[in-house]
Amino acid sequence: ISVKNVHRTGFHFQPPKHWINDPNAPMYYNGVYHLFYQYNPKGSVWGNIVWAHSVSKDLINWIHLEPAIYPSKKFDKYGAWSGSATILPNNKPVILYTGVVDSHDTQVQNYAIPANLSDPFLRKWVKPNNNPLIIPDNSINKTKFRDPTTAWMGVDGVWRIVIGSMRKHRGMALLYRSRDFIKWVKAQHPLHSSPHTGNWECPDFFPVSLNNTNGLDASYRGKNVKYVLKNSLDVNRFDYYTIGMYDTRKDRYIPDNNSIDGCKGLRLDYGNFYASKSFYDPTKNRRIVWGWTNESDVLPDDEIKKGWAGIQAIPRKVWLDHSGKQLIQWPIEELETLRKQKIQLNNKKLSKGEMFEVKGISASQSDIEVSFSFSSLNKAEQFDPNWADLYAQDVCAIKGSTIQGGLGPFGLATLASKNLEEYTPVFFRVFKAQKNYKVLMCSDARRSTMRQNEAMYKPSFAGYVDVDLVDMKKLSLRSLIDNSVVESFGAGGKTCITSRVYPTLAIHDNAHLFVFNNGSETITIETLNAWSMDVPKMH
Ligand code: DQQ
Repeated sequence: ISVKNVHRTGFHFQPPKHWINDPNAPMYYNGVYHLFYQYNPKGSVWGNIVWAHSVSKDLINWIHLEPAIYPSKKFDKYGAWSGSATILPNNKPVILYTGVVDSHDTQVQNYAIPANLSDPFLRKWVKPNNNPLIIPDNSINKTKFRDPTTAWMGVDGVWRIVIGSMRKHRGMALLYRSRDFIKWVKAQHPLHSSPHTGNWECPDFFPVSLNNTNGLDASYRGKNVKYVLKNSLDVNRFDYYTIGMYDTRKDRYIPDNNSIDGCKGLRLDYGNFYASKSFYDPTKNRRIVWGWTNESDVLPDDEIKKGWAGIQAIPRKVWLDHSGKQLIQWPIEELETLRKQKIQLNNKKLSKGEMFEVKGISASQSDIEVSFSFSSLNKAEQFDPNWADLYAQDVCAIKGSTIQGGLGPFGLATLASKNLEEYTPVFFRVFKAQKNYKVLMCSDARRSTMRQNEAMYKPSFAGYVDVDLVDMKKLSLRSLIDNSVVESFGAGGKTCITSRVYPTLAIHDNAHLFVFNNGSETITIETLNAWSMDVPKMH
């Protein structure tokens, strides 16, 4: 296997070659799912950005088409950057995207429409001559003015969008209104903004139901909903969101008191996942979020050797947790059609220091669901009050998977070499804090590869899981393993972590999967279901 392919993913979305970044304008239209994405048609580093275009009937098997939007006009000559789709009431899709108009990165907002609505794949898109639709006024930083959202319509029949921006390090979601989708007027106030959060890229604003896991269209108006504002923070390249209410009279979004903006807030994913965008899928009544998962082998040289860089994470259904405090994300059900050989284990006890291998499936390309239980919380380690200000990732770096604990660390050692020279553990560690228990979930890439290179990015990604273990002494974990990605969902999708890793030994048939417990409390594997995953069509 050539270096080009050794870390290529099997069931994650990837074009045959070259660089990809943000997912753009995902939509469902007349029986077809569309995914556009930022793409360099000339190489495997960022640059020459166009909107690549792929279509699918099931979000799993894809057909790659010609780029839909590429720089060609005065209003996008220096780049066709991220944007979104809106399906207008007459069933006509329209894309809003950011055009870069000069070499200083001055940004404007443009639109594109399908050239031929009777083409089921909507291959050709045209950029009408009345572009650009929106140019930044003098109050706006012209180089921080991008990534328009899907539009939503208010009860007044007026369309609204937000555009990511920043003023004096205050991140903002600038609000624009239009009656006809052509003439857009900036609202006096942003929909929302927050100091010291830096530039907001790729904002996403959508309603979520308080009653069930169904998705809602962006323009949904009704009771029993909350709203989500997601921003991609340029400062550390993670996707953060808040949950709140939308005051439609003032046209402002107000995050709930316990939902905070910025780096201390909730993340869609505590690992490598950025510039995400969601859309409403009317056929299955759900909202789906797509996110970009960048490479971590950081040296441009690596990408050039590989000839490709970047994947999209598995599309996730997203809804509001019944607590109303956070989102839940879960891989779309269609992914399960790729499940092949299965193995199952029940009621297996793991005492302190025990580890066993899960055999009989492909450990380099698999889907694993496991539920752990334990009989008591007594052995949970003390949570050091000094850690309260640290990020979960730093706590994971201190405690890791090998330092013996009380209740945990227990979990999966994924993409492991036979003798554990390399592995990426995904695990839980439970702490007793002053008032409650804190459940740490880690996806620790620090031992993921033998490759020695200072520039390798091997973070101990981690997040806390908001579960009540007093009521239910159980924790579940699902991991999607795909050669160079480990995408994990803790407690049914409360905490998600995606790691990109580049093993040198644990590749293809030489990869192994283990379950381990390095805590003193015995853990029971109630059930473990694991499947080898098939490779979908992607050409
Ligand atoms: N990527 C795009 C921008 C966006 C950034 C350019 C986020 O529109 O802000 O490729 O990754």
